[in-house]
Amino acid sequence: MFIFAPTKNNNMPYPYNPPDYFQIDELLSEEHKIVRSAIRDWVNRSVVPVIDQAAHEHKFHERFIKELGELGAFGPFIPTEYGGAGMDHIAYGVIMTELERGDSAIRSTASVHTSLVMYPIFTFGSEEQKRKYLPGLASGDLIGCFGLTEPNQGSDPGGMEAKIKDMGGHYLLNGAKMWITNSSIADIAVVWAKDENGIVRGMVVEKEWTGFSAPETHNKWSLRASVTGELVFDDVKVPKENVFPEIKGLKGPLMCLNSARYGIAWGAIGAAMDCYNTALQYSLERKQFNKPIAAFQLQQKKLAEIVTEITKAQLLAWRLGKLKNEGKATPAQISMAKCNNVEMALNVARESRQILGAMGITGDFPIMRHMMNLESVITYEGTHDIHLLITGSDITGIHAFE
Ligand code: TGC
Ligand code: FAD
Repeated sequence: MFIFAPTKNNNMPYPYNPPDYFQIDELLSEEHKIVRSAIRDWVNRSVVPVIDQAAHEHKFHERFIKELGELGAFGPFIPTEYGGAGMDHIAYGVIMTELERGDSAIRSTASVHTSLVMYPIFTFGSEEQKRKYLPGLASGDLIGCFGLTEPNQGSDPGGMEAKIKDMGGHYLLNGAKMWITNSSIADIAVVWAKDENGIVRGMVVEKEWTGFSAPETHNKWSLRASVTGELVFDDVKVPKENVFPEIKGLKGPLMCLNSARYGIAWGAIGAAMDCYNTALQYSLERKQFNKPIAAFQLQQKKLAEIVTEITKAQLLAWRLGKLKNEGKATPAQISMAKCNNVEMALNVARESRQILGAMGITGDFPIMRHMMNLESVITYEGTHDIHLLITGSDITGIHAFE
């Protein structure tokens, strides 16, 4: 039983018992459940005991990378011949939910690695590029990052200023990327830059190459257990064989975002479930006016609304997963799910935090950390506003970005 005094910062006060109000388990295969159980055990064992301290110290535990590789959390939908697990998109979603229950930083690492690095190499890369990079990325021997955002271009990546110039035998890459997850720990970066004709091209850049640096960004109040930084390219020689041969234009990076946004739609549910689980158990134990606070109607309203919103988000994610497995999920559907589920998780974190009163602001419980993380999650991979505009454009046929 949890004692209401400051506890050590390195453990969860309550066992994790996520809600399944609409028996969504029945919609999952045995394989999905096995994967979920393996990732949940790992999060309990390896992440939960250290994550609060890591967030306090602004520290990413690099051992997570190898462990995630061993678990099969990198590239679960990439075919086994390239080192992936050959599973479906619902398995990928389930993994993201479990990881984000631990911390959005862990899910970020895995989703960037899978959707923004392995996916483009698998989808757009030459056979040589796939063989060279994918097995190492899958095992966690290599870590990757994805450079699209720039100091002057966030929501509008079409205005990117990074450039490549054809020098005959190689390209010369110049420019800078900003807010890049995994930047300073990455061995390779998937980078998007315009050629001399203004066409967006994608390429794999290796960290050892002369002129490439990746300084870390400090002083974040969100995703403190994740590495974020810049990518700076000063006359970097990129061999022609490192440029993706076929894909040209902004749709290349945007296709990668579809995969990552899909994962986030599932991931955010994990953060919300952790907050709900904590708030429910706390409200049953904490007494005021001689009753558990769960006995008060206002607290029950909060809890009932939270579990309803989580359930709706689960159903949205599951249906999206089915569509994705069938190759029918549209970018606009993915935007709607990312937008809804992240906003849902942020609201759940805020309401859950209130249920804990003052205890909710401490690191003895995971809620405040999730809440601060979700402020990044609602901004990256397209802001909440941009996703609403994508839905708006889809339903009206009028593009309101410009
Ligand atoms: P627009 O003219 O609409 O489109 C340009 C071309 O792209 C095609 N397209 C897509 N293709 C695939 N998937 C999508 N989702 C697509 N959206 C558009 C489109 O058909 C067109 O193709 P074509 O052949 O006609 O040329 O482009 P736009 O410049 O008007 O911008 C559209 C907009 C605003 C939706 C887009 O640029 C956008 O999504 N902005 C948000 C930027 C963003 O999400 N950045 C994320 C950076 S990565 C990141 O945040 C990682 S966080 C990592 C972590 O988890 O830690
Ligand atoms: P801006 O584009 O400057 O937007 C500012 C505000 O204006 C927002 O509220 C936005 O919604 C609003 N706005 C913009 N345009 C419009 C419009 N047309 N209509 C209405 N409102 C508008 N990027 C990567 O490439 N790789 C990464 O790995 C990566 N990791 C990240 C990790 C973290 C922790 C964070 C915080 C960001 C990361 N990003 C990454 C960058 C992220 O994708 C951008 O922050 C995001 O796309 C928004 O861009 P911006 O921050 O420049 O905001």
